[in-house]
Amino acid sequence: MNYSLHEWNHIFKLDPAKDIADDDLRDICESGTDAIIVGGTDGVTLDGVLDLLSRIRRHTVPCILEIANMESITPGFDYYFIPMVMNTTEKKWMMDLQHQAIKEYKELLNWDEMFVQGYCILNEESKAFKQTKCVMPDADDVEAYAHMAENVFHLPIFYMEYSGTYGDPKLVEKVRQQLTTTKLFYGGGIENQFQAQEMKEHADTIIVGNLVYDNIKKALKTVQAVKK
Ligand code: 1GP
Repeated sequence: MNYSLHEWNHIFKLDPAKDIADDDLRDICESGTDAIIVGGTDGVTLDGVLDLLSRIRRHTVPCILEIANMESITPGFDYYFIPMVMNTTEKKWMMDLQHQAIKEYKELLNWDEMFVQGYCILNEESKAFKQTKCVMPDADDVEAYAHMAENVFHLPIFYMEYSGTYGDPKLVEKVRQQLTTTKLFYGGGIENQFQAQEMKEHADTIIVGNLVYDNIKKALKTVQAVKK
């Protein structure tokens, strides 16, 4: 496994479909965060991705593309995250899109730069949950998905995705106990440094998204809150 995954405590996720001012982007990139993910659910276009990439590249922070659709895949990122939605009811989101992308691009792929994420989407109201036709898992289901991510699929990342709402720290703690080598990512609804710390108690990496756009000062404070 790539060494860098072990080092990432905090990542900001920026949405190429949303505007961010140059000053704010500079502060995010220079904040001490471990990496920036470029990713979103709706309106992700190649132009939007390339624009954000070129602006992030003025800084030294590692930059990751979380692949949202075939149209917006481009070279130039340090790493690529490939989501596989584990609690979807449609095989498309777990297997078929990934299959299609690999079929098209396999000669170009460098697997040292690519990480498959076992996604478990846990906010029923989120766009991602609806778009990927998820079913809401109970706590035992989530633990079993984590166990499968590690032991059946040998994925480098299991991602508890509460996008837009703050999750259950007790469940994150339980899921942590299922994992030994697979890294636990937590994302969703982090609105301040205390929530960042609370989730980082159990997750290897926390992801902060919306707060960048809602309250940049508070977003910046989440970085130092989780540094070891
Ligand atoms: C979204 O997990 C990330 O994919 C972060 O969630 O936008 O709610 O912070 P928020």
